[in-house]
Amino acid sequence: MKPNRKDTKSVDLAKDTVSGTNQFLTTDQGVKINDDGNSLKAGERGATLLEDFILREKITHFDHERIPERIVHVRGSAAHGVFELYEDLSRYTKAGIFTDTTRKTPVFVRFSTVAGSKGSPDLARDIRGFAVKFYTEEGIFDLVGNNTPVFFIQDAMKFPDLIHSVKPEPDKEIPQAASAHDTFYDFITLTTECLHNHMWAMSDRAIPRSLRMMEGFGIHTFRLVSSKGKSHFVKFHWKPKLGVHSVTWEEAVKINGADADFHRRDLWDAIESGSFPEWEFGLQIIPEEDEFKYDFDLLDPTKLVPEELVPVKIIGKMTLNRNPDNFFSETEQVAFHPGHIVPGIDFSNDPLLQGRLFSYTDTQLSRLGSPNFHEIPINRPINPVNNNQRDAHMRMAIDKGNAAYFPNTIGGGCPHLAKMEEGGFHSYEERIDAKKVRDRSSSFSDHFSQPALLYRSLHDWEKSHLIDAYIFELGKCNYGTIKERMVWLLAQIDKELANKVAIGLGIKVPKAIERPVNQNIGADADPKKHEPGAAKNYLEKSEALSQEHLHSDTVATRKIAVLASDGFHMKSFDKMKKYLEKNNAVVVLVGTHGGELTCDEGMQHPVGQALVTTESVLFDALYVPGGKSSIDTLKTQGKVFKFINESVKYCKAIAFDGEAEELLELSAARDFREDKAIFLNGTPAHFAKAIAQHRNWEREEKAKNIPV
Ligand code: HDE
Repeated sequence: MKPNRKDTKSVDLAKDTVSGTNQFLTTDQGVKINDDGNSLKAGERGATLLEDFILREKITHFDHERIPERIVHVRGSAAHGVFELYEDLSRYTKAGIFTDTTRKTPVFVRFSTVAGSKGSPDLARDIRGFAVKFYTEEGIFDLVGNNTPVFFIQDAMKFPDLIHSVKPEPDKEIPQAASAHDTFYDFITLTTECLHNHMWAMSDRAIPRSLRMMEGFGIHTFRLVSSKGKSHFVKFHWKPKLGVHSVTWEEAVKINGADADFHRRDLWDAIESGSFPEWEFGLQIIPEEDEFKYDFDLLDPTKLVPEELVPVKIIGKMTLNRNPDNFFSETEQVAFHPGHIVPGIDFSNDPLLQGRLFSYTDTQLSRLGSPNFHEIPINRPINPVNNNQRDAHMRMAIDKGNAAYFPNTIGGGCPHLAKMEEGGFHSYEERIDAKKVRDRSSSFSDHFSQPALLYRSLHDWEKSHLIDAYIFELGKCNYGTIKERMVWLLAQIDKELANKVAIGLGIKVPKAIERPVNQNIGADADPKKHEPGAAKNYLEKSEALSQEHLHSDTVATRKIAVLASDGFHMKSFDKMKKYLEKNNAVVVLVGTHGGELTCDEGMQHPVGQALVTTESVLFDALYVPGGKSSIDTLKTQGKVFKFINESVKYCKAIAFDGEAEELLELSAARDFREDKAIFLNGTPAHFAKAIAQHRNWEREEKAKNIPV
């Protein structure tokens, strides 16, 4: 006899929404409140009465408003969206999101920095979290990745050490959201497996221009499993439609002061204005038979699979199209877990991934306080949840019936089991026949080849930023031995890199260092087996690793400051503005005062930002229209020159029209008249083309010494 299926609970996110519109203010028990400004007293000037349940309820709730910060990835920003599939991949996987091209799968994506606290600035040099919750028809699939293709460590056992070393030092709780300190470099120079991801962290990827302009990576090798039970290894990639772009470190430092919420605001504003961020989703699919084909181990999360060896197959698109309604309820309470997978996807034996499978539920128990965190609206699957889990803090479901166990007859045998063809999860039947060991495979021991590949693949301007980053970070360390150890390690990756960093630090690359025994192998292990060995060169360069090759041709969502005062030239301004806005750029009139500016045709134009309230580093490009009286006012203001000179120094596109030539002459721009991204009376189309290139890095060397 077929068991009765019970009615399934339908998840209605909207019913949990509390709307303030046209509603009375009430207590948590629903009693209407008639005075929200005064506590209950014994007489107008008398003592407050304990009986005041309205005051007590309000204050008690307030006293408990905070929950523990995440241990890592504390500061984050998130958005809702949708995932659409381009092609049916049923020959690799049975997962509905990868086979049904008619679906629009809802997603919630949280971006984050790793090391800082909740209020830390957005432009910290750090890896960015890129966590995607897919609400699929078969349950939740979380792809909890980062914006770098590799991770620092190879085994979950080292994660607490890594994080303790990068977090503020425990005696003085300094520095906030920064890796540039002794404990971090002490740890990573003794843990050479970190060197690859550390190089990504020193690269411009760690200071993105926008969360919308960064790649995402699942990092670990996962499996795709077909309905026939055939498995392929897979690496997951997100490729932003807007290209991959970064700011310079000097800008990052200034942005943190000018707008600590720069990334959060940028994401929010783009979505509010209807410029929805998009990423294409790609897979590197590797047949099981090729597991041992490469010079690195697919299970080692400190290695990437170069796209030249296994191309990324683009299979779908994600669009973020809705901001959260409530930061706490959604962005703060969302609970990701790499162990949330659906049939058709499975794990590999990557020892870092395996450790994560334990960690994420465990951490939600202390952060969200109950095993019922899956009932919080943002964490609920869209398909029904039926099981015999019961009770615990803050249970939302009202479970019916008296059979909270399986098997049962009293409950009609429900909820009942699903066969594989009915969508029941069936773990991939990987053959295991091994000794139980606490060890690492020697195929994980090569720590130098891939950072060397990354370094070789970077363009000159990226290399120069990278070298400056090493010099900055190591320059903040106090221990000479730590700096020397790091420079020696860099020499094992690339001699030129090590020499340049050593010069910046004012030290010599040591010929040899007293190398401590690798602490990350067992005390009884054979150190020879785990020697990193010299860097191998299995690929000269990978273009996919350099931002030089990851441009897009659009000015959409780029922010252009128009620096002006009363009397600016309306015609040229109007032409420029119309062209840029037609191409979805954001044009902001930066006035010498707030309110409105009057143009030379006597019309009023609302000022977007008064000069005192903003900074050049918050914009992608600068336009200065002509108009004699506007230019006469602008040239009297020191901040105007800071604005222009910074834009020159940070290699941005700049356009001057008409009388604005005087400002060009009076500013640092005068030495860059031939520059391909600095225009005098240029066309809006040329200016836009330069903006789309993000920066003219060719200018950087010469512009380096502009004193701003
Ligand atoms: Fe995480 N990580 N992690 N991590 N991680 C957390 O889970 C952990 C790792 C990543 O926006 C925590 O819910 C361990 C790799 C992201 O809410 C915690 C190990 C990658 C986020 C945790 C790793 C990540 C987290 C803290 C080594 C990239 C933010 C709060 C075994 C593939 C998700 C939480 C969000 C969050 C543990 C390594 C990415 C403590 C033990 C590798 C994007 O559970």
